Amino acid sequence: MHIDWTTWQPNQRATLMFIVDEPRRQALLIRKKRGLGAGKINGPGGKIDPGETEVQCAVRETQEELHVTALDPVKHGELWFQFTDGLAMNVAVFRATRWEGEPTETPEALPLWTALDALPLHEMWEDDRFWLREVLVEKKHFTGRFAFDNDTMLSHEVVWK
Ligand code: 6OG
Repeated sequence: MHIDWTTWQPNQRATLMFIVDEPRRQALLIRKKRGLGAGKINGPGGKIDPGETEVQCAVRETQEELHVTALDPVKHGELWFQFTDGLAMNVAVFRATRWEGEPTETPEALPLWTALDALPLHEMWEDDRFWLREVLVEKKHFTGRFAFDNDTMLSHEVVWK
């Protein structure tokens, strides 16, 4: 599959939130129970509602999935996903180092505090190995463009800012 990323347009917009406990060197991940990527480990997040900003979505989804409120989230990048079935998703990636509330299991997600030195990349979407550690540990900013056939990554390119 060839993708012309210069003219690519998303048909769905979503977000991901990564809360990092810097003193403990841990990230707050989830085992996702439903939706796209159910069964995988990821950050909390989901689709942007009409009238909502990216950051509002990332905060709301984290509240809904974990009962945690991220404070002062910073956008670190964008993921562009083209799936062979036609789904073209733009995902805004946020990082936060302060939060309120205790991570709680919900019908959508099981919270997982994970050491930054042992990110469970083998249980995450394949693209994450190209950017997650750099964003969480090195605080880098990026755009990543990936083609997928269901769970299988077909191509990848990451531009660091
Ligand atoms: P809901 O179905 O939960 O929104 N997502 C991905 N995240 C990563 N790291 N890699 C992918 O590779 C992903 N595809 C989707 C974005 C979908 C949620 O899943 C994330 C959203 O947080 C293809 O409403």
